[in-house]
Amino acid sequence: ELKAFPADFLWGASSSAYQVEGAWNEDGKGPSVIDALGYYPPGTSDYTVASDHYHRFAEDVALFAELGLKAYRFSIAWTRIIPDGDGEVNPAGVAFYHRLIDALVAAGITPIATMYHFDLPAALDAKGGWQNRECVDAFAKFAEVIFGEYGDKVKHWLTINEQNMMVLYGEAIGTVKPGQPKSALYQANHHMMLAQAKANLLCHELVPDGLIGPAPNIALCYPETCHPLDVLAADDFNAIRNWLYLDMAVEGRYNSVAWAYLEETGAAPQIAQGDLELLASVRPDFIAFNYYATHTVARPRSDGQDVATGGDQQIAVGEKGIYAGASNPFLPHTEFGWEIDPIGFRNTFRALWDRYHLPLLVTENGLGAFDKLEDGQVHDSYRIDYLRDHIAQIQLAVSDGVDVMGYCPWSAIDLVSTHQGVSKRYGFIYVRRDEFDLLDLARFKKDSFHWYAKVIATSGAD
Ligand code: BGP
Repeated sequence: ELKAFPADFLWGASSSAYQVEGAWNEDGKGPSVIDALGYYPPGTSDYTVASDHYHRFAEDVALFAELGLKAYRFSIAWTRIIPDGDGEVNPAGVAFYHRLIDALVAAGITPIATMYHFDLPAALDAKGGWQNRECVDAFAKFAEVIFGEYGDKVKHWLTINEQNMMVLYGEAIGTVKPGQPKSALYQANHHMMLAQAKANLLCHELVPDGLIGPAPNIALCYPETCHPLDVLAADDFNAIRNWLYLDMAVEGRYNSVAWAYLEETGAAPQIAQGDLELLASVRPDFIAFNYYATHTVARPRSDGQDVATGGDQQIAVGEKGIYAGASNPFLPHTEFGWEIDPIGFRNTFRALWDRYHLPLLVTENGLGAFDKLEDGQVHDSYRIDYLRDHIAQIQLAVSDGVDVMGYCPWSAIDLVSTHQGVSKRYGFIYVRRDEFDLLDLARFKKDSFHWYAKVIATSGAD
């Protein structure tokens, strides 16, 4: 029997600081690894102006209120708060997020803050970034500052956005320099786990009623066939891509399949005394996750062609000799080649709920497409179809008994994609600019805006 969405369901939408704010060097903000990229990859926009949300946040929040959002998931730029990552606090940067959060609260929108979404301070990167253990304490210091400043108004906190994507596809996203050995990536990963654990403890100490959770990208992995070796390959990839991060975040342990893989590939991190105790001493209050599609994998191919082509985080799946990327013949693709799998969304909810028994919050899901503005309108029926199909599967997951806290599709407003510029859009609100021509940055409500407003108003019945 179909159950209704909970009355307090957080119908929301998402963004991240560097993709939406612009004002990359204003009011004392320091440079991040993203700012250092420039036009990356060449031929796509940079992030200096993005959607100019830094200057237009009041107008944007008014539109979010009109959309009826119950929650808005955004990220706090570390480099606005502490420009060099671990030095002085920048009061002007602190003030910006007070203004944003106050505007949200005044509009009755629950703020959900990501502490770190890809934009590591460049000054920390110059010292080795996450490979340097000192980054852990820098993050803890940043955490103390933001919990102290905003903890009376922000009760929902996300630690690190898509840590798994930074480890697996950091080059494509631009967070990792090309050519890093795998051991360095997993050492960085270990330090991020420690940083997350410290943030968790600090949140529970400093934020009364605060809730905190990790925010990986979770994509359930299917076997290409029912051959037991393909099933094994899918199990391996699930352990490496998904469970490694959540087993650590929830249970404070490296799962044995992932650990065996790390040892086998020479990537096992150095673990200092006390690390495992720290990791095991925390428990998140919920699991946030980003979902775009499932993956399909197979046992390694005899011709060694195990890695699917392209540098994209949703496409370049596979690792030579371990598992091979495969395409799923049952799934359609977006204009950017990402598979579309609403039923896989339900499968993913069930897998997460069965494994961890923690409330689940969707912090990203959405369709990247080439939108067209015509007479002030954007007819994005394709986006409506995508979102409607996924929301239907959330309701089925709720009916399966899964505890779902909310749904924050990507993205609230158009912003700059991680590596495909502004031509690839996700928002409910269109921002008038081109890849290299900023035009007037005016805002327009897409058809999906009006549709989602109805979904929220009727709690899931559009
Ligand atoms: C996730 C990121 C986001 C976002 C989204 C869409 O990986 O958390 O920052 O951009 O995917 O990806 P893309 O911009 O590459 O289309």
